[in-house]
Amino acid sequence: MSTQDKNKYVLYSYFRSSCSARIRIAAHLKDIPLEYKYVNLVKGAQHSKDYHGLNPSESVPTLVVHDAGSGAEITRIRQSVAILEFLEEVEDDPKLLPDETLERAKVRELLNIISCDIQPVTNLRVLNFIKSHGISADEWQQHFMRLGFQAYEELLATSGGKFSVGDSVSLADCALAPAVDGVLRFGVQVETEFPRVWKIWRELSELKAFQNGRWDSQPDTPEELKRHA
Ligand SMILES: N[C@@H](CCC(=O)N[C@@H](CS)C(=O)NCC(=O)O)C(=O)O
Repeated sequence: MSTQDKNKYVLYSYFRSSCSARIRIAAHLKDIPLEYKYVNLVKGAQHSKDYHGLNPSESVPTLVVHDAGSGAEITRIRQSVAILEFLEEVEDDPKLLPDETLERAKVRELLNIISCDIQPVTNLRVLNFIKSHGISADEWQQHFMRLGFQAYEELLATSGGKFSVGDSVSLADCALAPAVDGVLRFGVQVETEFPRVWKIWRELSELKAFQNGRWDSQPDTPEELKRHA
């Protein structure tokens, strides 16, 4: 049963955050209304005392769930994959995890390549740290992103269809699209290096929910970076 109507959701997000984009996209796909609060990662707002109180990991996204009637806070969820799975349980239309167990494992396998193998080693705090040790952040990003995307590309040979797993959009796609946006920014030639990923990303880019969740169309996207349709 959908509990969506009883809850009100506040998402702490940053326009460039790929982890936040996963949630924005899934919520758009499911028509779950989110109220947004913005955390400017580049200005270090994630390290403020107030935000630390909300999310001790000092990262976005954070989803705060309120009772829609009383407004009372019910819970906070501070990890993007936990939020994705929560939203999936709250609203299963459309399903972003397939019914079939083996298919679900494939979605989670791909989702984990992005969320466990690529994103953590290319996160802002990691880049700041390696830069302070004289290592090129661009080279680092490209290296680790390529490793992850190579694996994703190879797995697509068996799982892929129109989207990452077959022909239905899944949680893997919600994580893939923002990750591709990120790797393109760092100069990786996705079209030639990872053609299966590229094809899927192109399909996803046509979907309204992916356009609405993308980094370049958020209220906190700086005006000069905004996509003007
Ligand atoms: N495992 C966490 C990672 C969250 C995370 O690292 N978010 C990034 C943005 S995509 C962040 O807030 N970085 C801030 C920093 O590194 O200081 C999740 O999936 O939610």
